[in-house]
Amino acid sequence: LASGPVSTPPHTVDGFVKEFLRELNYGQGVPLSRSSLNDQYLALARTVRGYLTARWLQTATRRRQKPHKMVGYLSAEYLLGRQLDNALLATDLTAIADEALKQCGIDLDALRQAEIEPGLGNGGLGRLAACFIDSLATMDAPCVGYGLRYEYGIFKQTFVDGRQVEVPDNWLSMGGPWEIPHPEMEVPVHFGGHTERYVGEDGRERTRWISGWDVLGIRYNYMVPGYQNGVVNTLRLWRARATRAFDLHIFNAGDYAEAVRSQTFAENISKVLYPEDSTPQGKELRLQQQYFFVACSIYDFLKHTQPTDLDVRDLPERIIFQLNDTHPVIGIPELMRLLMDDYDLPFDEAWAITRQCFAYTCHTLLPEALEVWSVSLMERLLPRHMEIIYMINEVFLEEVREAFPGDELRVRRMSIIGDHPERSVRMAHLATVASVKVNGVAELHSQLLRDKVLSDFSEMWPEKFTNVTNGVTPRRFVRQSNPNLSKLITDTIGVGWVANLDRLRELEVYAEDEEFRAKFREVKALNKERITAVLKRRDGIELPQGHLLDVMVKRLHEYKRQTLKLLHMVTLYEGIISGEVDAATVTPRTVVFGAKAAPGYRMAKETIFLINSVAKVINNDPRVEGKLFIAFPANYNVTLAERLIPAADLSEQISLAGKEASGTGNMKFALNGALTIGTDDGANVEIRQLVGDDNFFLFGMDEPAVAELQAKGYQPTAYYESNERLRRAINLIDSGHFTDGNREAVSTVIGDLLYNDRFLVLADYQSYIDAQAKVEAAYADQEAWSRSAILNVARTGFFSSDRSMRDYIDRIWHIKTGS
Ligand code: DL6
Repeated sequence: LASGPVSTPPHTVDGFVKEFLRELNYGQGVPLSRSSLNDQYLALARTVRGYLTARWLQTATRRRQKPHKMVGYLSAEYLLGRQLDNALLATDLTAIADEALKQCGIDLDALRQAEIEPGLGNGGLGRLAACFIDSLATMDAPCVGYGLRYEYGIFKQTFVDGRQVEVPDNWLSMGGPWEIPHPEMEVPVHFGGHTERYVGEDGRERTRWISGWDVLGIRYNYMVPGYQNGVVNTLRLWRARATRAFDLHIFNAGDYAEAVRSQTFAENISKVLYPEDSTPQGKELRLQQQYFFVACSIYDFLKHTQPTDLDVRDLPERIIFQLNDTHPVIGIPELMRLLMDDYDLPFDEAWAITRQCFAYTCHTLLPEALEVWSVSLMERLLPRHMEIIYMINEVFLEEVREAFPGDELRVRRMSIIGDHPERSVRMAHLATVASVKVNGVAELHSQLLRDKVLSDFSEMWPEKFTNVTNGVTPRRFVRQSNPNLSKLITDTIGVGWVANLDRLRELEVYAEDEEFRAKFREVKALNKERITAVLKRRDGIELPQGHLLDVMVKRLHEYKRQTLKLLHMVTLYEGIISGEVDAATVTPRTVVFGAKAAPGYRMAKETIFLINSVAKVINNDPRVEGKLFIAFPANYNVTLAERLIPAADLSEQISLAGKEASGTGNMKFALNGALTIGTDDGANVEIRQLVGDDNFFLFGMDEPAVAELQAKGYQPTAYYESNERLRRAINLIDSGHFTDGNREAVSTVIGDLLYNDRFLVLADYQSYIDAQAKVEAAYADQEAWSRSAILNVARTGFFSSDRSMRDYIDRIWHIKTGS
């Protein structure tokens, strides 16, 4: 088995039953008759993993025989979602497993529901990483995804009296059937201490790092199956373990807590995912996490995946490390350190190699989300890296001075080290300087990176900047999550679209076909029935039927403007209860919110409370019964997304223009036949271009208009005073109508809207209300609406993450696929 070909377990119902019972009996140690649901789930997962393992070993053997340049995708987050269905689909085992389990008297669906999704990411950035590794496997591209195996993933959100309360996400508590740990393969990772110079035998001065404390990185492999192509790639996540488990002497003396102190300290590194999305927390532990996982990953690549006689000068032909945002950027000085201190290369040579081995993706436009680390922390935690960063900065600033003589202001702006408010390392600058390419994640975002955020750099190296618009995997987000639509598509154009999403274009002609439109509506209705059942079971929510289903799901952030959506609902409600609008003329509408707020983000948490408060009143007011409803299921996650998105009629993508880097939810909705109401922001721009103005509800200022208004001096109260409907909506909230008369409870959000409103909610309000009126008019003509929805599906194949990966390969990585 070690070197010969590995055989896959038989692809038959009998074969599957045998494998499953073997796992149940010998893996779980129980007979079928006495097995619990969890036993059965674990046995099923391991059975499917067995099918994957054979393909995984085959893929690895083939790649070892003919090594090519590979991608090391470095990401602090992978928001994977449930694994079972995806693995069944990839191996084409769904029907076989279903039948095999039936023969054992087990319902596959019940086991599906027993799976706890690994929430090792916060939102878009982590989910994107998961989509990308799926596509790379489907394209047979040599890639290892590297990251952290957090013991606790993104917190579980609950609501108590309408307020968010976070509960730890103990995702491994019922077992981790998808991972293969390798406790014997320890990677030493050093922290702290100091550096010292010494003179080598050849008389050359060198530096060594005498660390202050160390931890071990333990490798956990996960399999990433390609879609029905026999390829399985690797996701390698690292867990931190103490070098010495505990001190037996102290333990015997009775101080149990002290005895395990060093263990706890070290193991904290991979304990919990930081629940932040767009605002970094200057937490030392976070820097420890970042260094820990990139140090393990680079070491792993150099020492475990490469031949022992590797000539490091060849590294650029063997690897490209893709930096998923700035979290892994500390990998740049780490590679330099290894090349200089371990492989004994002089700085210039090490720098020339390093500069060819990294590429950087930026995922933000918010200045506060551009990570910086204080120099003092860096010096304390990673003293050798800080020295190397200074050396890099020195040669880099020389280059700037050469390119722009006499422009010291520019030199200061571009420096990797910033001075205000304290001396700190600007990780985005370090990433940009060291990378072969820097990319944004949608056309508009990449343009704003070039023109605004990193303009000095793009002036100096215009060819370094490129765009790769994000994408989503059609396997999980259409084929798996929307079986009804998938069947309709496959019945109409054949199966090929799942791995070639451009083929959805062939559906365009069917937008004109009345019969097809009716079938398309049937699919939507079935998906609405499905989400109704899910929300009832999961949250006890009774969704009204026959409504326009209007969905806003994403992290709670001011720039995403959940308050704008809420103002719209309050406006509709106020119109009816004040008697100004005849309820009979209002389109019945259910809004579903899904959003987690970072635990330390006060405004976001207040907004959650406000949404829940408004929902409670509207949902219980007989005057709007059958007309307006707000559902806010707690703990929005990938599993819920897979049920909710296919049912949506309307997709809310209403960020302030110039703030959302791309968005990927917007793509998932369009691909599942929802129409978008959105601003000219992120990938909305490209969605609108592709689906056409007639099939998209555009509103709000564009980015230049936003910049102009902000430059002029924005005054939200002016909008409040001049717009009666807006004023009435705000006043209704402010009166305490939704909070049992408690005005204080809404004052944070209302006060901010009126006197700050950094993201111009009030300025875009009227335009949004007008666009929503157009939505209602359009929805009234179901034939025309279905036509638009079908065109959304047919024209958004571009947003497959397979296409994104093709773009990365062609524009940045230059690797070979399928060999
Ligand atoms: O690129 C993936 C995703 C984008 O779709 C979102 O627009 C963007 O907000 C998100 N960025 C982050 C950045 N966090 N930090 N730093 O999550 O990336």
